[in-house]
Amino acid sequence: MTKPIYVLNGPNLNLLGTREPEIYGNTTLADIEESCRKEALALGLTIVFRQTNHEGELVDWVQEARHSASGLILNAGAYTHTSVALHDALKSFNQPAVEVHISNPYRREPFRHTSYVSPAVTGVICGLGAQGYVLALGALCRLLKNA
Ligand code: CA2
Repeated sequence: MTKPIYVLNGPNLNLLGTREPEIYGNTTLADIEESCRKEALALGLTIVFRQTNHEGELVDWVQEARHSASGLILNAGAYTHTSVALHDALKSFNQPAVEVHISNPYRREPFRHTSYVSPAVTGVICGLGAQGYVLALGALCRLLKNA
């Protein structure tokens, strides 16, 4: 059996659907997990879906994914714009990885215009709402088939 896709979520994403619907919509993280599970089933993939508010835990999970995952989807939340540690961990992940953002950070405050994640991943999906996660699963499926 092929290894799962890790879908990792960073700080405050557990609050999705409770505040700022004009930016992030009404979808909760549980809804996103359900959509990912359905899409993974349709694509013949399995997923590990997690969220943490702690930078070190996110780094630990990326390190774990090196030997336990076939691909990675990462919404690092605000750590996207600050974390050299996450950048370094991603650099040693040798499978396809997609950075996802629900909003389009480039239409927002200047401090969101820098990503420490982007230079260390295969591709980026942003600004398409929660469906970005499902699109990322489709993209990873194609990348893994063509590998
Ligand atoms: O658009 C995204 O997915 C972000 O990664 C979300 C992060 C933000 O720091 C990034 O710049 C872009 C924030 C996630 C916090 O989400 C909340 C949702 C509802 C209420 C409060 C926070």
